[in-house]
Amino acid sequence: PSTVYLKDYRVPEYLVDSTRLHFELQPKATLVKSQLKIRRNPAAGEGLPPLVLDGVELELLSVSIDGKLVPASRYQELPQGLSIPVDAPEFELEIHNRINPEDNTSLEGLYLSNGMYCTQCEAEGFRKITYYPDRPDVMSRFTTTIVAPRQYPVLLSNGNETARGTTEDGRQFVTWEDPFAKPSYLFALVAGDLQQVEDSYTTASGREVKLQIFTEAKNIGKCDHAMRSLKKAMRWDEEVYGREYDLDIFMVVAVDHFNMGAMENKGLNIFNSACVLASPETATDSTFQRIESIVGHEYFHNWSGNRVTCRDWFQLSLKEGFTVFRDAEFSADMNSRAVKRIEDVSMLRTTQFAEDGGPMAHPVRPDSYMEISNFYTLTVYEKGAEVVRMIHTLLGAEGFRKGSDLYFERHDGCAVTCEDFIKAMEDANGVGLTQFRRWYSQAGTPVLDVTDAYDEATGNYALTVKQSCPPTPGQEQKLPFHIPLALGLLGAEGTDLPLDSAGNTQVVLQVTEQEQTFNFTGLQEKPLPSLLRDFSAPVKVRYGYTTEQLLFLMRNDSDAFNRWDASQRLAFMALEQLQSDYRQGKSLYLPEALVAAYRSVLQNRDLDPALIAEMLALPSEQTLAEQSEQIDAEAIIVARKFARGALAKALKDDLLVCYRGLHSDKPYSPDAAEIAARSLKNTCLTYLCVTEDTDALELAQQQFHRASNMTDSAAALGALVNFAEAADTEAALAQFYQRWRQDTQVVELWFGLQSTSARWGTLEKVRELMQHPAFEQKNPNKVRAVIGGFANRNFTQFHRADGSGFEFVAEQVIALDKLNPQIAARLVIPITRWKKYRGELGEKMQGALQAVMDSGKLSADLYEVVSKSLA
Ligand code: B3K
Ligand code: ZN
Repeated sequence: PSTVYLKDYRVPEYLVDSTRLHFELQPKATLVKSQLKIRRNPAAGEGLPPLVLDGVELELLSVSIDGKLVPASRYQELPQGLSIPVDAPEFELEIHNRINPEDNTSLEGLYLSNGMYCTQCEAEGFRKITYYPDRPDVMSRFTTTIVAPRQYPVLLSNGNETARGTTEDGRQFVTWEDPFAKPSYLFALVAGDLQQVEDSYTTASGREVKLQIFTEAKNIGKCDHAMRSLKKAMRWDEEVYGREYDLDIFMVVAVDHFNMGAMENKGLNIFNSACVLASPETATDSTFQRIESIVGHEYFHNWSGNRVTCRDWFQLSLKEGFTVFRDAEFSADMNSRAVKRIEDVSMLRTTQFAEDGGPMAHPVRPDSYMEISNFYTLTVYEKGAEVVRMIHTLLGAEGFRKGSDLYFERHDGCAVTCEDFIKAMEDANGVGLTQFRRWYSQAGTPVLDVTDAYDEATGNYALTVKQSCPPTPGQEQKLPFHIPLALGLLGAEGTDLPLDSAGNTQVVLQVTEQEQTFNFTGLQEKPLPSLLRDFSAPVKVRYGYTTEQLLFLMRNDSDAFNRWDASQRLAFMALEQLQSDYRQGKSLYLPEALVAAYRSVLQNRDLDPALIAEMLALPSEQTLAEQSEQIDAEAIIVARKFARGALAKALKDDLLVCYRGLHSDKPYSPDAAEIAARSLKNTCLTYLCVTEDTDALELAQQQFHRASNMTDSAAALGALVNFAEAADTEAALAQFYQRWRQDTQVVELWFGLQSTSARWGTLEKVRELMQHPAFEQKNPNKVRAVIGGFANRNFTQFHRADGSGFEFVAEQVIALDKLNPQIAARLVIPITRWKKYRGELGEKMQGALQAVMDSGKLSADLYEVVSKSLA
């Protein structure tokens, strides 16, 4: 596969003013007719070069220009497209081709999922439907007619329905017209035997919008939460960004076979069933929250992505980073802000930091790619969102809103760049963000080394910040970043000290140089710094906190995020010590101070229970691995297991009191307070079961049998799967499956609980699960639940010393690549970080990766990830 470079960007040679599509659906031979009004792009220069269209795996039937058939000798079929000679600056092109949705297992282009037709075009899937200039800077008005046999009563596409009827041969058709010009990646088509839930929404300016969610009949009772979330998102975007919806209808479709979470096609969002369907009996709290955030995310794309789109795919973070920031703020406004921030940051630190320190590290705006699908990454999405958040921090909420208003107004209907976004922010606020732009072009996670000195005589407190950033592939040296460092200073009483004459207790320092000293004057005592409040920048902060200081911050910091962060630093220090003791063959013990700290958190009645749950959670093995210079998997596993066990034992009585106090029989509601209570309660239950005491496991059994909602049921089952005797685990799993076997989403959860269990999810079990009748290799959700769960969330079993976990993943990746390259290229990631592992384990991992490389011809997707990781 060849590499595409940002520096090679050229404007399109030809524009498409209108696109008329006509589909005659058939599983193995769908006929596509496309009529394009094409015009030479005046910005592209002189002359009339051949028209080059993208096309992949298409059967070309005919080409006509202005109604006249073009003989096959005149045009040229390319390996991935079609080149047609042009002799007028404007013309109408008509192409007929055939495609095979039934055999399309890549889930890109037009495919079948449980007998329903659906599409996925972003980034480059439209070229698997018909020949087209398949690039986001070609925007066109689409009209789509779908013809299908009667067993597909629902026929959908973008925009408004303008006609429907029956053909002479008794098939039915529907025509859709989208009044907004859009790039091909936002095209969508759905055809199936679907039911719908309907509602309506009145916009701020008084327009009525019809809202519809389509699913298979059996899931019709699981749409309410998504519908509520959609209406909340529509209101929120009006209030916070002044953005109204622009069509008269907004449709959502749930699909079982889907490569990612959802897709923002104009007026017709397509969702992975797992990210839209929920009921209290079948979905956990985290699923409810995930649905709210993804429904919001896709809806927000209507402005940040669709009305203003990307010029090219290097600009992906323009829409994704911004939209993730928008959905995160939406979720924060709907739920607990601090808890949302903690969840996002812990995910970023574990997974995005690992990506930024690994072989696929790339800037938020990459410079090159082989396969763009590989760049829908944590860096482009989550770090991209952090970059937008920093702009928000630097400009303030009002300044940011001025900037976003200008951005939407200036670029409405256009395909633009990350540069245009920053420029709008600058122009609206009269500020310069020149150095800040490096966040878009430099990869790697910056490190801040902070030291301080207090001068008693003068009352001066000097804080020195040194920044650095490790080298990443292709970027040996980095220039200093512009880092907003939010901080407060705590006095001995635990309150925030005033930092200026106005009495402000928090400042945002502008860190712009390699080394800088910031002075605070007039302090009566040496303060304790609370650094990087609310995680004001995606960086690592090193400061020599003592255990006492961290305990103090845990109790007193006015910034909830930093209270949690102090608990994590504390746990991390203890776990580091345990790892090192283990390596030296010393006996392990957990410092009493840590136990006392956890106890006081657990007993604290003033804290949000969800925050307590977050503070009680030890950093995951993956987090510990990311933070290690060299990963010693065995030491990590032993240390964490020991710490968890010691805490569980020491806190047993407190955990029990807390658990009992939170147990309630109220009917389920997914609101923040109740989610918080369940989260803490189930954290307590899990800790209690760690001891494997019979009374604790009995509690889990009781909760499992009595639970009236899936959150409690799944938590109890999870505890059993991790800590109960094999016979009890087996019985509970069988019972659960019997009860829920008809429910796809619950079966996926059931798979996941097993594949991620340190105890139950052995490689043998995972292989067994793959033989289960409900497992389906062609369904990404099932693959993610079973194989992905094992590789990404079962640190213990995956890292088995004999390397069998790595070999297994390699073998699955090779098989999956033949069916679905995007999924294969994701699944391989856990075995790409071999360089960070100590000793033999690293070699075994490398060997497994090499086996993938040597297995024969790889897809471009998989080849890119594997070759870059072996280099
Ligand atoms: N924009 C889509 C992602 C498409 C991924 C294509 N491989 C979903 C989203 O970010 O909203
Ligand atoms: Zn998105």
